[in-house]
Amino acid sequence: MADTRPRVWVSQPLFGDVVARLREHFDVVETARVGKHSPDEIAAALADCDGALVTLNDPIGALEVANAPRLRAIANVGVGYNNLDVPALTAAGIVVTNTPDVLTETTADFGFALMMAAARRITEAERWLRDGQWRQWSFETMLGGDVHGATLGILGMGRIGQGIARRAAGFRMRVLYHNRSRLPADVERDCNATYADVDTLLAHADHLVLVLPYSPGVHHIVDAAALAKMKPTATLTNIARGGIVDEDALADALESGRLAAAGLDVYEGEPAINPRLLALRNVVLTPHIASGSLATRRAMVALAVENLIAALGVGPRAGDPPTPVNAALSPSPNERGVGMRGNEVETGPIAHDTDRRKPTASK
Ligand code: 8YV
Repeated sequence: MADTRPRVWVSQPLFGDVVARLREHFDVVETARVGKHSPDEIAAALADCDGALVTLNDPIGALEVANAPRLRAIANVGVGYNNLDVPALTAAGIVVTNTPDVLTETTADFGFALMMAAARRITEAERWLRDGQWRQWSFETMLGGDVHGATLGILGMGRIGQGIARRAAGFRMRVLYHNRSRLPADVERDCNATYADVDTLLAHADHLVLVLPYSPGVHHIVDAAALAKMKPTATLTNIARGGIVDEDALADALESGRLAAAGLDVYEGEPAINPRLLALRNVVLTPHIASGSLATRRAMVALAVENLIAALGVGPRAGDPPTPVNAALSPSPNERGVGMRGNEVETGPIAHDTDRRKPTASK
């Protein structure tokens, strides 16, 4: 008898014991190697599949699904889903889901740590020590900027941005934020955060942290002009997406002393790193690991698995994936799903004072 079980593709090796749940319902095609697939490889993998579990290594749009008539759902392991062309996938009738919430606190921890490492020159000092350059204790060795009592600027005040703001209270920081939509007063109070326009944020932040989702509207929004508005003593931390920052402009600012330091977890061409950044001592560079605690990465895969099972119409939440992005395509059995009830972020340009376009929403 022919096997009629739906078939799903798991694009990267992802905790086998967590992914195993998929086998209760589907034939699972697992990929053994970590890495980016070419558009042709993705198209070939999707061609005879009903669903897919993918990561930011897998860009998928109209082309990749053109010959995948059975494909009904793509579960992204990650809160950001700029690897997916959601309008094209929605037009093709494919449910898209992501993994918000489960990574919020872990990612906020890391954003705060990266900001502190940049401000207090932690990795730079360690490299210097390991290089055998510490020959004499000196009062003026590796002087950095303070974090406690400083002004923290947060660009993108979604769940992760709010988590960072709450951490800042322990350091008695003043928190300014900018977001596409201003937060309700009670949330602002809870985060002890004050709304500001982008130019005010740039001018006043001692430490600026980027936590906004990537969309073409925010490409290189932190460019030479934006960096020129920052204090020369300030730090910039990016845990969002590389394309938000013009890396050459950032290298110029860090080389010339226009900016004190930076902490980067994401890069425009990752895993390739701009060689100018690699050559700089005043930038902390990490390999896109902000959500990378073992427990959180497992929770992200578990949520993506749950989403895929539900989106393909089986399991206890059949037809009602917990965190849909294009929710109009995944109405719950009780008719909850009218219109967009998912967590798709609004995207669009940030409003500079001189630019009255709409600001962006957050990660
Ligand atoms: C993920 C991330 O590890 O969730 C995101 O948006 O950037 C990371 O936390 C990554 O997306 C895995 O696909």
